[in-house]
Amino acid sequence: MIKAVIFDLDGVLVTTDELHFSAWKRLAEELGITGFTKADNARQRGVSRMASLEVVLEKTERKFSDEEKLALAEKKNDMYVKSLESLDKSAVLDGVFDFITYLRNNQIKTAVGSASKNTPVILKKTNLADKFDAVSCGLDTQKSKPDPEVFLIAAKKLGIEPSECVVIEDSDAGIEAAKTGGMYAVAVGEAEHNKKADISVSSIGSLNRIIEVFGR
Ligand code: B16
Ligand code: MG
Repeated sequence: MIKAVIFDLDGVLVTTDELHFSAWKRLAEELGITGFTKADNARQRGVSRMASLEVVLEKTERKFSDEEKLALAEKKNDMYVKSLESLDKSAVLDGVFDFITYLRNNQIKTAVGSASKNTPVILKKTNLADKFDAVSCGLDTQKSKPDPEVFLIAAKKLGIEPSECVVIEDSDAGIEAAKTGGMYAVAVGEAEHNKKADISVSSIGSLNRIIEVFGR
């Protein structure tokens, strides 16, 4: 039975996952790392900025102090935030607006559950800011996915039990977080083949039977 749907942001609601990849790739190149690939980027999906940096630094022998790591993460974030300047609602993935309308018409609550500290600005620029009943993001949390904290905070803000929430995720870390938190998990896009998810779909556009799947 479902009463709420919690959406991951990057790669589920919007295409910002591509912008994260470009910014990390540029940082890697500045550090002399030439082989930073989409496969490396896949391991950054859903995890925190500092954990994402470690994925980049694994590819070099160089050692960095904690201060230097913070400076590198800030540098990447500056590049990423700059690339968000031109973001608008065309970055919203196919089927998202219609799916949110469908959920609202069926009295199912909606929330965002994202590791990103840039969530508020992204929601605003893409016209998504007023579409959700609650937002939980990297600004609210102490632990990052696969810890379930970000989704448990979303459920709490909604006033809905975790067992009545469905999480939609494009990352393995996010699917694991949803299941550890006692929620249903729907894998989309890059996470489509994740075996821990309750169901998998190629895009949100194919989710319009979600109520029939999970019941209410
Ligand atoms: P920021 P999500 C995650 O967002 C991204 O997938 C991940 O690659 C990124 O490192 C993380 O946000 C933190 O983002 O640097 O903007 O705070 O997929 O959980 O919506
Ligand atoms: Mg994501």
